[in-house]
Amino acid sequence: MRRKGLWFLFVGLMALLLLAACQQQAGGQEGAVKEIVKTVVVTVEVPAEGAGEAGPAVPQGYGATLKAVQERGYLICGVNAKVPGFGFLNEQGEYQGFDIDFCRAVAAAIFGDPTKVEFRPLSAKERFTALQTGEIDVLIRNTTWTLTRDTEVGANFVHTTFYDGQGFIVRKDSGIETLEDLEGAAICVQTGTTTETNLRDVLDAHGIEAEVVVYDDVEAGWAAYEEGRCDAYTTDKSGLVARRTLLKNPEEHVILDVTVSKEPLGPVVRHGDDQWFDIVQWTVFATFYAEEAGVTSQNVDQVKAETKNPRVRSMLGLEGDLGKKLGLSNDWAYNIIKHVGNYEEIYNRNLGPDTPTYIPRGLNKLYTEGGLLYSPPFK
Ligand SMILES: N[C@@H](CCC(=O)N[C@@H](CS)C(=O)NCC(=O)O)C(=O)O
Repeated sequence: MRRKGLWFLFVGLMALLLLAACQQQAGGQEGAVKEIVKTVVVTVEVPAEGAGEAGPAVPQGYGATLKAVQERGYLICGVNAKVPGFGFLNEQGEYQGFDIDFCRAVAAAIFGDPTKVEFRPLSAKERFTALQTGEIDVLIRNTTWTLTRDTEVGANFVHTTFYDGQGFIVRKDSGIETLEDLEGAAICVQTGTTTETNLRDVLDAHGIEAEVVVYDDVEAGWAAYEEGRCDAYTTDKSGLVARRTLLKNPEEHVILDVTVSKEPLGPVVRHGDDQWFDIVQWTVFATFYAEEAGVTSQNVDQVKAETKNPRVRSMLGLEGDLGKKLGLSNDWAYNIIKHVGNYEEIYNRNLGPDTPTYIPRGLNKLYTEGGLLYSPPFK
């Protein structure tokens, strides 16, 4: 904390010095001064605490994250608390959702116990700082994989768990049916997201003049839409399906049959610890391959007793030492499947036909069924 305070003091002083210098140079031109001060703040935000010597709190280097998690005795997973079906804190105070189950799967892989996880709710804006500063071990929060996030933001995306795309929701009686119908409309969007930049790109590309109304807080944005201050709300289609369930009269709203971007969503780790990347990555692959091989939470014990399939045997730790190569016990994947389930089970529990947040699997089918989910071999 003291270090943090000193750091902010230093940054503040630097900003003041720059401000004074600029005022002299620019003869007090307000615009120029503001611009330079803004640049200073943005630049200073980037070096995560702990990058370099200043932050021993952030586990750095191969194996450091697993060691820290094991010593702590539980995983800290950065999640969404406000998107039903993906990451949601329900009325009973329990976290639920597709992303939440992947947090549990990582906990099961490490501890053999899916409950050894603390969920840290994060807004879109907060999420990457939480990862950089070591506040969380992994971010599993409807987060889109992009080149900028992979590089400048210091994030490493493991395999995508949910292929999504950006869409729009409008009131049924608005008469809006196509992208072009958004001409002159007010469109609500949340800041700190890929959604915000996509929206501007799409409007520009189609020559559509619309008012973009940006909200920091997801609740404020949806309230504005519901109260009619915006004609449309835009975000990932998964988010639209999820949040529609929270509207007063969901049936009065329709998601347009338009997808304006690619939003591959998946778990994210910090740069710098390849072992940790592998653990999260292969946790995801274990859920894919278990589905492909027909191994479920219900039959995994029977499969374990009977299977002769060499790939399934090595995944379940009956042969070889794949778990040990990850720094885990050899039954790591068995524990994921037994306690959380395979991909299909996770999907159907949260987004399947029997849920209020039903989303047809589409691209999120196995490659054997025309989708994009493909696990490399467990060998
Ligand atoms: N996938 C996009 C959008 C993710 C996103 O944050 N979506 C909003 C729209 S529903 C959300 O989850 N908000 C909830 C919150 O900030 O608590 C991204 O990675 O930037």
